[in-house]
Amino acid sequence: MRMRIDVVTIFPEFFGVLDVSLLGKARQSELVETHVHDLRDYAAFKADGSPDVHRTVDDAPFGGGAGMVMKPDVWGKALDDVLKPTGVLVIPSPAGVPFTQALAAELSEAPQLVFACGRYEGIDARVAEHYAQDGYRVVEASLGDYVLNGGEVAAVAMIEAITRLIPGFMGNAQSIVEESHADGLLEYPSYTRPASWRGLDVPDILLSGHHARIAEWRHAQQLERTRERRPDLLPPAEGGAW
Ligand code: JEB
Repeated sequence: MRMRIDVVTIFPEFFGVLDVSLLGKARQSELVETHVHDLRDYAAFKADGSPDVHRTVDDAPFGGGAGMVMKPDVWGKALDDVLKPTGVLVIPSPAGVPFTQALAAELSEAPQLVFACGRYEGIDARVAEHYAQDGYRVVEASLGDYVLNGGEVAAVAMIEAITRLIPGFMGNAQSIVEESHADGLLEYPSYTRPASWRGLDVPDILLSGHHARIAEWRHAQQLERTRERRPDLLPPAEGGAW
C-alpha cells in the first residue's frame, strides 16, 4: 500500500527539499505521496468567527514565561482536515521520545503520517492530548539532544529515515540490513580506489580476497569504533555503559 505523508507547517516552502535526494526516488516509484499544508490557511478566522487579517497562529503562554505558544484551535482545524482515521500524528519536539531506527521502522508501516511542525515554544500541549484521546497514535519525538528553532528540520530527517525503509524503496534490501544501528554497532570504515591516496593505504586485509578474515576484521573495527565513539551502545563487559 502506498504511504501518504502530510506536513503541516508555517514554512511550506521549506519542504521543497522533499523533491530531491532519496525521497525524490521514493516518490517517483509511487511508494510515497507527500502533501504540504500551510498552517496559516487554517487561521483565516478568529475563534469568534471574525476575519483574522494577520492569520495569527501563536499567543502568549498561560503562566507567563518567554516566547509564544502555537494556538490549539488553529492546529485543531488543520489536523481535523488532514488526519485520516488510520493516520499517525508525529509531533517533532525537543521534549519527545528519542527518534530511533526502531521507531522509524514502526512508522514506515503506517498508511498515513501527519507531521505537525511547531515553531516558537511549541504547540499547546492539549493538541497531542486531544488526538490521543480520540484514538489516534500520537508520537512526540525528538531528533536529538540539541536545540532547533522548529520542527521542520527534524521532520525532514524523520521522513527520510522512514521512507527509505518502505519495502521496495531501495534496490538492495541487504544494504539496509548491513547498515549502522541494524546490529547495534557503528559501521566499519569503507574504502574504494585508489588503494593508495595522499600517502594513506587501504588496509591490506581488504585487498587479500580472504572473505572470512575480512568479515572478522570489519567486525573488530565495528567494536573498536563503537567503544571509542558510542560506548553507551555496548554492554559493560565491552567497555559500555550497561
Ligand atoms: C522541535 C522546536 C524550541 C524549546 C527549545 C526550542 C517547535 N531535537 C530537537 N531539538 N529541537 C527540536 C527537536 C526535535 N524534534 C524542536 C520542534 C519545535 C524544536 N521548537 C523550538 C522549543 N522549545 C519549536
